[in-house]
Amino acid sequence: MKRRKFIQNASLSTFGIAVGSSVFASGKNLSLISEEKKLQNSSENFPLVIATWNVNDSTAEAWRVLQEGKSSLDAIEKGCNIEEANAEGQSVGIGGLPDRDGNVTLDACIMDSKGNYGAVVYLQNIVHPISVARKVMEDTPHVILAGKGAEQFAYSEGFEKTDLLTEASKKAWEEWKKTSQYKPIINIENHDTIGMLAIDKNGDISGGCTTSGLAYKMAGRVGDSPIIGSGLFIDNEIGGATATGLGEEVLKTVGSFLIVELMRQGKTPQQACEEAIGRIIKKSPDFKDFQVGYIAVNKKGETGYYSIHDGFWVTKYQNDKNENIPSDFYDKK
Ligand code: SD4
Repeated sequence: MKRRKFIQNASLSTFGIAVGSSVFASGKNLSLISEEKKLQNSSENFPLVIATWNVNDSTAEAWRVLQEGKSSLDAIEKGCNIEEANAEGQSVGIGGLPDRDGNVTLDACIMDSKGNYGAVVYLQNIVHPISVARKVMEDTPHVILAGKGAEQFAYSEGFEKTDLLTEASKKAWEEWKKTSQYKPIINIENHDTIGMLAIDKNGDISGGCTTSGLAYKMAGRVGDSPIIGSGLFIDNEIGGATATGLGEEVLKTVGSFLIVELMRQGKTPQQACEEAIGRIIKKSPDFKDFQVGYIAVNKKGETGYYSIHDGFWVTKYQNDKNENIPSDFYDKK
């Protein structure tokens, strides 16, 4: 009841600002009714969770948290924690493929509906970087902690030291060392790196992104995933976006911020994702050699996803359905 009243009030005041007081003199006109209807419909679209790749267990956990009436921020953290703890996933948390020197280094960030943001980069020995990122956001005056400092901070917050290099990932690294050839392989380099967006029952949007980054990267390399505006961006008035794929290309076009700004200008999430991929293609003649995928959601709970190449999937949990969906893509050959 309360929420509906709030929506009605918001609708009235937004409309009042847009058209001036004459609308109130003429009573409830048609535009006002349709504006109200749009807002009512939008609340049928959430709660909602959408994530990069096929990560049903993660979206199911986020959905469960949302069903308890908790915030989209809680849903993001708990949902991402599932994939971070999955030792079989070789692109996030424990089991992530290491850098060239055999060290597993993790990047993660989280952003809430109030515009707060926290991140860790080049973090080692901690299974849940997204939870450390949340602590950075909530318990420090900073937004990003890196390397040893981030690790020390994690210990001070009670996180345990864990060896993240599993036997399987060590074997893969040893195999790689035989040739030591570095070339990002489309859709193979990393596939459960999670970018996740959620809208809770109140309509508030949060997002997170967590990864071990590109396999066999140079020591010290940080990708797009923990960088605000590139791997993730949320503006609770408009929507959110997150990225996967070759981080260097996402960083150069500040992809997630771009998508949110395009939605602000009136584009749908789908149109905005397609335009952001278009920017990369225009700037990078090598686009045939790498993959980038984006997902986005707007305030109404509409979603979009798009990638350069075939093979990008998203997982969406909405209206009680947890679905894997293949993304449309640019390079149709
Ligand atoms: C990175 N964007 O570190 C990440 C990797 C990734 O699917 O998302 N791969 O560049």
